[in-house]
Amino acid sequence: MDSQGSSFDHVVRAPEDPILGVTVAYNKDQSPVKLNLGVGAYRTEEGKPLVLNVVRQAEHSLVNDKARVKEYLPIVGLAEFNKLSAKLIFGSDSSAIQDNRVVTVQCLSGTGSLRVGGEFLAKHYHERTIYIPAPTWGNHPKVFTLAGLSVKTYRYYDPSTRGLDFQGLLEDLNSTPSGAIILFHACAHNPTGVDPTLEQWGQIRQLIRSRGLLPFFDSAYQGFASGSLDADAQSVRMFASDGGECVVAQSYAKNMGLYGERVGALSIVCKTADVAGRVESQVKLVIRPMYSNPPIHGASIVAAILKDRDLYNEWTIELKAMADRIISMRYQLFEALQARGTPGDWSHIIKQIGMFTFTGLNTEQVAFMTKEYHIYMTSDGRISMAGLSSRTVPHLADAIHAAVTKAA
Ligand code: KET
Repeated sequence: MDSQGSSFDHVVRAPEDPILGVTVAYNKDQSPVKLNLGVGAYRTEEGKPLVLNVVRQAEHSLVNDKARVKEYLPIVGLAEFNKLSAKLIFGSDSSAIQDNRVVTVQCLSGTGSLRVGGEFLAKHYHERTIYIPAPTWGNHPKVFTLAGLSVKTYRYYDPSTRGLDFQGLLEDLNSTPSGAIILFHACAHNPTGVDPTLEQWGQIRQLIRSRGLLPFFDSAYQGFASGSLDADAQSVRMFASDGGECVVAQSYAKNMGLYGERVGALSIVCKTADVAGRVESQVKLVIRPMYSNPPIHGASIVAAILKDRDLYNEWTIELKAMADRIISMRYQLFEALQARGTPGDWSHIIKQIGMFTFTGLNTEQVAFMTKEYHIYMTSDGRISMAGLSSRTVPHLADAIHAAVTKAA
């Protein structure tokens, strides 16, 4: 043993991540009835992770293509992937794409896209404050703070109605400094499952444009909210088609089930093609010292699916099936609570959109459900509906019922 001790003796143990740490705790539990409803990751009715059929097909042809090599990609990633990703989010008829004023770069899934976008803005945009909704995905404040932005919140969710605090949102966006960056969830807001209606999006757009604010969309669930890729991109398309500027982070983790492949894209819609070219040159300077260039495999899978009409169509069917299964879990859970006569109004379970239900259960109730029922979820009462199945709904309903009646 070195008498000097460790150079790292002063290092204190950090807490586990509030979302990914739930899986760590779940993995340690030996109970046969344990259920992980923490991380937003799709599971089949059998409770198994799902590799989409189209992904298997695309991988198969990639592996068999002897012309494929493992050279470095350019700093901005796979060109074909970038083009197709922009088309997917902005629409095949997007005027912004036709005008060549969209820069799209391949990044490390949604998180990496948010981080690269954040760092680019911190370096080159005049207003360094980003407003994020309250509440939001737990990683947002950390990603943007480390990117060099200062993070503030705007009102979004009203616990008393379990709906959107639209008035509060408008008031808060109205009183931000002019030019501030505003983060939106493109659809399927995490953790609340509450999205603005299209009409509300229209009003938000007007306010954003009239005040010269910069919208930054996090699109992690395109296709997962409604089952339709186009419907879920409407908010983004509204902003991208009005001639103004916006930033979009896309993830293929959920909608193609490519979680661990880390595939995503950052797009910056600029006023002109000339600006877009200069912006791209600076985004490259953000990426190169961070991870040099992105990995090739996942982006090749996505490109293979997006460019082939048959694979693309099959993907939309598989995606819709995942979205539909989640929606059906909402009804099953709601009915199971009704059947048990669980006190309270649980209709938000069927009203909320996307992968999660924001149950309204408090930290103690969540801790109780974990301890007594081996159900793992984030302490804010969010459950991943995608982790549930017909087989496990009764167990969850029993746990919620017990948690609610015990506390009453
Ligand atoms: N944005 C949102 C809103 C989001 O929910 C996630 C992931 C991401 C971005 C990043 O995903 P990526 O895998 O980097 O493409 N959310 C789930 C997983 C996680 O926390 O990492 C979750 O909330 O459970």
